Amino acid sequence: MNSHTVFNFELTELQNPTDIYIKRLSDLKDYYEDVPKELSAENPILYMVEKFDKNNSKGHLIVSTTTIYSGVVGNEYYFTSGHYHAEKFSEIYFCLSGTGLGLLKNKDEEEVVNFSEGTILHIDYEWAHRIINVGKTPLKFMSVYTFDGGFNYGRIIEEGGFKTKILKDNDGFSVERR
Ligand code: S6P
Ligand code: ZN
Repeated sequence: MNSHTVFNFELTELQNPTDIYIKRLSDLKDYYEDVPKELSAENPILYMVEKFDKNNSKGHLIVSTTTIYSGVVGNEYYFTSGHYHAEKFSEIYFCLSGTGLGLLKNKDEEEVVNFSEGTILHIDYEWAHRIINVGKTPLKFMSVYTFDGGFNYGRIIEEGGFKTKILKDNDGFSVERR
């Protein structure tokens, strides 16, 4: 029976995911400022999402984990696409391992917050959200969100994308605003 227990903290694994998908560089190439040709040919996996979406219908909560691998595209650390929710429903992110940042955007306003192992991030429904792995190990987080919230990826693009760039800087990172 897998209706109720969905996560094992010792293994930091979602139990019996109903869906698993990966995102490669080719899926996100338009989000990066500079995509080196060699890396483009290699087309690395940037992140993997595992979902427990038992009912896939109104009123239900979805639990998922996202694992962002460690690496850079040009000078930019690997990140998730980022999205607004289509409807007014918020979300919780819980960082399980790794070192990263959360980038939040509400129209022209953008905020960067620390998002590393142990951080719980409450994402208000008005804010688009992207996670960036700035560490040397995979960054893994759990998200809990409503089916009803839906996704809106297009609005970030319509607004000209995230203006904040998280760049590799020696062993750390720098935050630049375009
Ligand atoms: C869903 C939630 C996450 C992301 C996942 C991948 O509301 O925020 O499960 O879907 O981290 O990110 P993205 O931006 O590619 O959907
Ligand atoms: Zn979301």
